Amino acid sequence: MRYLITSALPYINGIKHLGNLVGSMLPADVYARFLRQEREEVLYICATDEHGTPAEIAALEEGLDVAEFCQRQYERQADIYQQFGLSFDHFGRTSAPENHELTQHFFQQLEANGFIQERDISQIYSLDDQRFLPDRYITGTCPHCGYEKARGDQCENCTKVLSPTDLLNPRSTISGSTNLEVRTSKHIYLLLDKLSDEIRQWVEAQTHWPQLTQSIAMKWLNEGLQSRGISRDLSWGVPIPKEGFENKVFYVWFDAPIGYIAATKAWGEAEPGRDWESWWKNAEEVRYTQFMAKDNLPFHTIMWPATILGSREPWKMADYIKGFNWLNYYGGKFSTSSKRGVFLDQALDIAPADCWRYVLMANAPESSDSAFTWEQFQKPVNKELADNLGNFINRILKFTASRLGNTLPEGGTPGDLEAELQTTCDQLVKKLRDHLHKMEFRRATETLNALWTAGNQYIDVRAPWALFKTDKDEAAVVIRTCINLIRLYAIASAPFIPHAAETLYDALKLTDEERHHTMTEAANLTILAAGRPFEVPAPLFQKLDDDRLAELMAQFGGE
Ligand code: B3M
Ligand code: ZN
Repeated sequence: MRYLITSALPYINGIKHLGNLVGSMLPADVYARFLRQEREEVLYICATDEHGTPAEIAALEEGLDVAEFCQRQYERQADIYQQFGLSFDHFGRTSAPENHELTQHFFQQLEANGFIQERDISQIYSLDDQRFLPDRYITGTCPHCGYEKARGDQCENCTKVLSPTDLLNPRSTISGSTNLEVRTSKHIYLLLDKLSDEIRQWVEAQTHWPQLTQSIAMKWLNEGLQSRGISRDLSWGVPIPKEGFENKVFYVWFDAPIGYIAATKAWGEAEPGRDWESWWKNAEEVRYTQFMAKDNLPFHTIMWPATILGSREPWKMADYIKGFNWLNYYGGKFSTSSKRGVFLDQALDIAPADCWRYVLMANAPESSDSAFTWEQFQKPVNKELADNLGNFINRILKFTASRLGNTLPEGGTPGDLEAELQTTCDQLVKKLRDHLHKMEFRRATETLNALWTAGNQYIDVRAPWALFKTDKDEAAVVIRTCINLIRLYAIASAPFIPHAAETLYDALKLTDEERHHTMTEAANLTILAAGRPFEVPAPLFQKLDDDRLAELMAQFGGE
């Protein structure tokens, strides 16, 4: 079995916030790191999702050509993800030539197989902007409630679904111009209705999917699938290879999922000997897992499968789709447009990536929405990372270095308490692996924290500082056991807090082989024997005090 992992492709129009990270890239990364550690063959692919009107508008606002804008944003995002330790095997772009080519290929397959139809539709054209306006780029007064800033697709005030021609006093959202007219133009439609039975069959066969994923897919299917327009009057995007469509491109959601395959192809082309197709074509021995927030589920359970099924080619479809609920910011939504919440560049100025990784996974919105609050950030950082893990490591290594020097001490043999601790560790490691295999991230972090607690309980009982004065051999056993525990902690924590893990590998001077132990192998608390050297690392985690917390709440708003 080989593991293909993708996380929803972050949209290009700006730095993402914590809510984006927790529901897609971060859990995918924890899972990928865990499986690699288990010596599985893993390919973790992601990319920026670059097409569509929001990218064009954002570029316009910055006075940049859209290609240039995307290039810059791609580099900013890639840099931030690297700082967060996201271990993509490839981080591509949907604007890459591979995606253009594959998107056009899928379209041609769908057309040849009778799943594409051409239709004339009426659309609003803005004479001053010299472009057709997508629904959400028309603003006007809601005919139902009188709200003056209703969008062409929906009134935010009364939530009624609208079409642009319903609006009173319609104007262009881009320029404010009211110089609009209705024009007819040709568009292409994907006949989802014709594929409905096949999609249903596939969805119904996925009995092991999480409840959230399954229920969203079934809701769409039961409402009945409508054919869907997949062309847009834009210039930025994948051109439509069809006569009469020279000035149009594909709808962003048509080409974005194809980006998973295209980014894999780009990965394959980057170095000789990489067989990208073997991950996607006739890939029965590949287990493919997708990670995403719940708003992306309809596209991944219905639209994207429709594209694949309609192609009549043997492309890999998802084996498992891990969907996440919302992470809210103090009960409300994180919002990119209203700059509400914490964005990833700001987050890295506040605390190291590992703190965020741990706290976010501990609060992952798995079974329901969850809320981010500064108090909920402070507590696990201080209590779990700084105290339970960091303090244990620091106390043991500092004490040993100052009393006995920088090597593991000689003497004594492990007794009943060590045997008991060994059993506890074996059980917790088994549980942790189990949760990670099942992608239960909250439970996995709880278990990891329990593993750290086990060490603290052990030294509470064994009190090596006192023992050192009365029985040097016994103290040596405890210290050796604890330093082995630290080694286990480093390896068991590595999928969550990879930077801290590396620091510990170095401090304990682990061999290359020891660094690549699985958690199960690492659980053996006698691997590091007497005489092994170590160094005392700087404290791994800083606490956040209440003053700092108050500052953060004032800066970001906490109501
Ligand atoms: N870009 C996520 C979003 O912007 C979207 C995911 C695409 S996955 C193929 O909501
Ligand atoms: Zn309204």
